[in-house]
Amino acid sequence: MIRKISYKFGTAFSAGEWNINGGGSRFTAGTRAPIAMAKKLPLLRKAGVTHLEFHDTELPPDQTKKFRKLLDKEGLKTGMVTANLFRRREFINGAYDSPDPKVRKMAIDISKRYLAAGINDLDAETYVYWVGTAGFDHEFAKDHVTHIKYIVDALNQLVEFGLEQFGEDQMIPILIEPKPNEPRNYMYGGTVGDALALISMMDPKLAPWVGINPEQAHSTMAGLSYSLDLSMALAAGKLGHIHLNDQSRPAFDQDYAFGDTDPLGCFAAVWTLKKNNYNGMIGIDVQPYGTDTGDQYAESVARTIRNFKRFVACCDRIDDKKLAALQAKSDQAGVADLVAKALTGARM
Ligand code: GLT
Ligand code: MN
Repeated sequence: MIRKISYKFGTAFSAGEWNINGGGSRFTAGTRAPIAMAKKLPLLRKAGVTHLEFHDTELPPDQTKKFRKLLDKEGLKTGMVTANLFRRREFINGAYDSPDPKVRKMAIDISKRYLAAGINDLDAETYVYWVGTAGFDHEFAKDHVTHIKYIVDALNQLVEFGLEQFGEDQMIPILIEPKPNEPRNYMYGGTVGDALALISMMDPKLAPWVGINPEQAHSTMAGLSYSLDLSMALAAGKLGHIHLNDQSRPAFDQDYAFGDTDPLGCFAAVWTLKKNNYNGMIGIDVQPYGTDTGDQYAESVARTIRNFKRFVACCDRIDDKKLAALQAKSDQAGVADLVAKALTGARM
């Protein structure tokens, strides 16, 4: 995963424009008025965001050049761009992994187009492939080996296109964002480990441009530890971006604000990033609560940033030498006590 720009830890916060919305789901009606893209910008900036993330559906490639002026005016940059490979009717049974060669081509074409718009018009720092509808509902729906290879092939094509068009100097990292289920029963590239395996199957000349964007809720949905998933990507040199949010357990995709439900997991995530000198953007992918009002569109984003900083303060309360000594002695009881003290800030 080749990256040219690096940030001082905790200075660049990047949030999805979709993090601000009118609410509503399959079961509930929206509770806030839907809000136009241009109106989201000041709300996100005031919440503490420095970079935004876009899909090609909300910000189509023929509008990126014009929209860039609005972003500049607001003092915002583009953290990530991504082609929407899930909402379009054609992608109901997969995009890069669709059984239909025309649909696979369409998915690759719109990805190339948005990668180009992201680099040319928005100066985006990363491009994400969220697996979306990749995968299956019925076990026999696809011959998985063949369809996994379609995804590898699509990633090869996307990197090849980027390098041909832009060269190594302008090319940006392509990052797989894993999710184990929802909208599909099982998803290809469902975990960080699976995504690393997909990269290992790529053309070795192209694979260095592909990394991972692990999301906290998605790791927890898979029953995994987010800090371990971050560590796997870090150890492989593949951590290109992160999507912070919170999730209590394997359940529906909760996308709560970072720190709302699993403070220990969030603390561990921040500690892991800090300890390993992560220098990418602090990406945010959260949804407001249904009960949030029209004055609270950006409250989940703002609280995520505040909580991130609170967990950095918890990290500062850890005496690294003491922790290392306890780890070396395999004293988990001692580790647990030291961490609880740092997390609560209580002097006892
Ligand atoms: C969708 C998903 C997110 C992804 C976004 C990028 S879209 O909201 O739940 O986790 O990051 O496509
Ligand atoms: Mn995400």
